Amino acid sequence: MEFNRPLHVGAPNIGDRELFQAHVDAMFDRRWLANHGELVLRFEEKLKAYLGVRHCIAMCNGTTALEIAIRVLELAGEVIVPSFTFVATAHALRWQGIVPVFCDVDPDTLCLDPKEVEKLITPRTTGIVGVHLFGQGCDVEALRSIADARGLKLMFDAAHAFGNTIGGRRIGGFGECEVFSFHATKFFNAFEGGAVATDNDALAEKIRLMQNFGFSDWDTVDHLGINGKMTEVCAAMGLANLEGIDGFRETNRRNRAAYADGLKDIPGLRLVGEPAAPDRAAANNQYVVVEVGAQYPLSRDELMRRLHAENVLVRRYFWPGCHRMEPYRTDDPEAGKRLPMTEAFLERVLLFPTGTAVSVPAIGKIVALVAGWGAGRGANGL
Ligand code: T4K
Repeated sequence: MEFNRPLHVGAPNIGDRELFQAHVDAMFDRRWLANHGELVLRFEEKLKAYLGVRHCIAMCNGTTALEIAIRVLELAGEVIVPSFTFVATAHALRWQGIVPVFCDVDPDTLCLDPKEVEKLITPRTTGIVGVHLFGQGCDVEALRSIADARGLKLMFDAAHAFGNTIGGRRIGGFGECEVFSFHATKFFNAFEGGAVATDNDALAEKIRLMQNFGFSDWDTVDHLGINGKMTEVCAAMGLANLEGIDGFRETNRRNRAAYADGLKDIPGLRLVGEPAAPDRAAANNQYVVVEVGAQYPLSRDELMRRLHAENVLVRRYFWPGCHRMEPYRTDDPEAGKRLPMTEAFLERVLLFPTGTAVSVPAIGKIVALVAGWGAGRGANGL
């Protein structure tokens, strides 16, 4: 085995521990642990400034943030969404009795293909949920034009895209709102957490009501609501990690360059997604996505098995695709027929470990293994 400890996709980036501890000590001194405490309010202010939006509401996790955003936008009936995403995107709709209508992706962006979106609009369609998959930006302008022309709401699942830009503009302000996840596995984490970002004042007010049981003051409930609040300890982690974010970005950029360099001469392998300038500079490179083509002598799954045997825990995100998971497989068994790009990518992509837990020499060893197998050599390079 090449590595004596597992190298995970999604190993957390952890910022300044002393800063985190200081926030937590102050939190204990204040005896204020949840419910819009000082740390959450500070975190929201910092997020707002960072993303350049009018409102950013911190949440307990990205899934609840999606559910609340979907409900506040009054989506109903059918909503168009990619199948090539983490299942939470689809579940957030279906959990509320909405039918997620799976749409194929554009091979360049791996995000919703606007031409395919148009084909799926019916009288029951109320909205479009785009996903900035693996941090790549959706074609926000084309989706906006379709939504406006057809009277649909547009929102984005930006769980992979914190800090990234589209056309030089920071993700967070597109569509009616955008939803982030700050789960431990994300480029920027708050242990668990999420946020809804929006420039719409009325929407923000409703989201705040709904995330706190509909309370508008101590005794008044003005709206149906749920508990979507972020805790103080999560905000402490978020605040500490926000200070380290430039370092995380630089590490990921360096790691991606090491993978790019190591993989470039291996026939059949392609590093997916290199946004053009100026978006390249901002990219969080949270995921290193490799497409395994027919020219590579091993199948994607055989390559995965061999890497796992070396303790490199690559992932097939998001195989087998939402449309092949329950309850969607039973709801619409034929969905795969209209998702050729999605199905092709789901069979070919493999995600490699990156982040601050992975060093450039470790990446050098990983790509040496992959190159060796590509040249027909065994696991020991012979
Ligand atoms: N939308 C999209 C597009 C998303 O990708 C996600 C979440 C959401 C919405 C929903 O946001 P949240 O409600 O989660 O905030 C993981 C994460 O749990 C999930 O947050 C994330 N996407 C998804 C892409 O990855 P799993 O099922 O793959 O988790 P698991 O337990 O297999 O862990 C992933 C990897 O991370 C493993 O290799 C182990 C490693 N890991 C994990 C944790 C928690 C660590 O090394 N350390 C850790 O502390 O979903």
